[in-house]
Amino acid sequence: MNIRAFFALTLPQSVVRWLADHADGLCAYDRKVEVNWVDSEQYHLTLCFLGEIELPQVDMLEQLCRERLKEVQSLQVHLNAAEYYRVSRRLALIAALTNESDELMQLHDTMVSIAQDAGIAYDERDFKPHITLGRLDAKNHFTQPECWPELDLYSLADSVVLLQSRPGERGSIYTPLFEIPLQDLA
Ligand code: 2AM
Repeated sequence: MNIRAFFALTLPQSVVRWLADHADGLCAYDRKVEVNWVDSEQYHLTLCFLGEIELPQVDMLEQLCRERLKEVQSLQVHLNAAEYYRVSRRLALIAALTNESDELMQLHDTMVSIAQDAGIAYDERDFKPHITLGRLDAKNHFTQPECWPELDLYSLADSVVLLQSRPGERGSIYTPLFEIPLQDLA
């Protein structure tokens, strides 16, 4: 059985509420109703997308994560903008963005090396950390405002999760397969 999975940071409920409220405000720019807004319960920051993996690889990933993340500290993620972000020729997002801090980029690299050591062929693209608030076709009529509403939010990332992605009636549904806590911030 194959499982579509990815490593992610989940967000504290307080941050989810702020982001959901911010996304509500951004709906006003979606004049042609082209954006598929993500259900706030599904908000996350993808660290490393694995694609289809097999069940035994989940156990291997968990073991590797427990070893390699033992010394890794929790981190603060500064969400400093929510804007239009064109991901590819086909897909665009409305996403909360964060600066690429050394800690976050190192955690991304660690998750990529764990995936590779579990025998997963990781397709490295540019990693631009973000939280997807909505998705739309890259060919759209979305008119970006001259100035996006400000966002200035800190989110504690104190665990890494492996999420399974399954299609749901209103977009994908993400279910945790395992969660590894990070060390408390000193
Ligand atoms: P996102 O992080 O921009 O929202 C599950 O599909 C999650 O992995 C989504 O959050 C998705 O986008 C992210 N992701 C990253 N690379 C992907 C890829 N090649 N295919 C599908 N999803 C990908």
